[in-house]
Amino acid sequence: MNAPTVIAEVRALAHAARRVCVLTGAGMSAESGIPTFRDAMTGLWRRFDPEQLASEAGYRADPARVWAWYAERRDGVRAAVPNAGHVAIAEFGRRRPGVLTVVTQNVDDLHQRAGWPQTIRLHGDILADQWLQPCPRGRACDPADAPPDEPPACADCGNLVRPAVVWFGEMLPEGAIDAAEAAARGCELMLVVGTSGAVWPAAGLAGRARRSGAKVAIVNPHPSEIDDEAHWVLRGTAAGLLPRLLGDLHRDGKGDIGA
Ligand code: BV8
Repeated sequence: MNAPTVIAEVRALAHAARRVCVLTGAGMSAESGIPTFRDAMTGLWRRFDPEQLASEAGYRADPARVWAWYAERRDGVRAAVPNAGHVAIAEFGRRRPGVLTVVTQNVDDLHQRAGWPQTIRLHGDILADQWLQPCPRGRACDPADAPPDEPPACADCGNLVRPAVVWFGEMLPEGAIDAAEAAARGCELMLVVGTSGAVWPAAGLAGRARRSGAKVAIVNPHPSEIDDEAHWVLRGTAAGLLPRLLGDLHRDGKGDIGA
């Protein structure tokens, strides 16, 4: 159980800081019904390693199987709704213009649907498609025009459609990682929510913030690989703790957050 004083300290800093960076991982969307990345390997997928499926080699080895995995996850994302944690982040950002940067490892669109469209997406967008390789004929075809199949392929050159996510072994979008690192260096408080801290380079952002002088608070019901980078570790969930940490001080009267 978190001491009320710890929650009060982090809450006070969040509301006093001129720059706040929130870094989220799959646990941010768990209470919206989207399994965390490593929990996603349940049911049909339990015998597969996500790092194998979420890779170009894995896709080339069995395009139909990986495409089916993403199709199932896409259905889950479309059926999910932002939880109280997503809403608390977006409302905090709207109340304090110019203060908040949200960086996510998640490939769902729940931060955006909660009202924070400027979310920095390190690992891409599971609901978007791209080509597996540049067109051998140099054409700029649209993946959406590929005939429906599992996976769809270009009717002209056979190029496969793939999800527009960053697979293991692939570089992160330069703009996204540069913006995320700038936010980590420039913030006074970094809130790290729902990540195991297992995946790099995202896992390095908390340490970068701390070394740049920021205070770091982790929100996670379980230990993570980056707990040592935090000044505070709050054992709790995104939907449970973020409204208490980021909720409107004025709406709660004297900012009382209860026990
Ligand atoms: C790269 C898109 C250059 C696909 C994903 C340095 C050291 C070691 C390895 C490497 C390194 N640098 C690069 C690597 C290799 C690799 C890597 O990090 N491997 C690790 C696993 C050892 N990284 C890469 O390949 C990256 N590319 O660096 O390119 C390069 C390449 C090779 C070698 C050197 C350099 C690309 C990484 C991007 C991979 N793509 N997603 C898809 O989704 O299908 S990552 C995937 O994992 C998801 O995006 C997910 O978000 C992300 C991270 O996992 P988490 O978000 O933390 O999720 P997880 O399930 O692990 O944990 C959930 C947490 O939530 C838990 O802690 C749980 O307790 C908590 N939780 C649960 N419920 C709640 C909660 N918290 C709050 N509230 C709750 N209710």
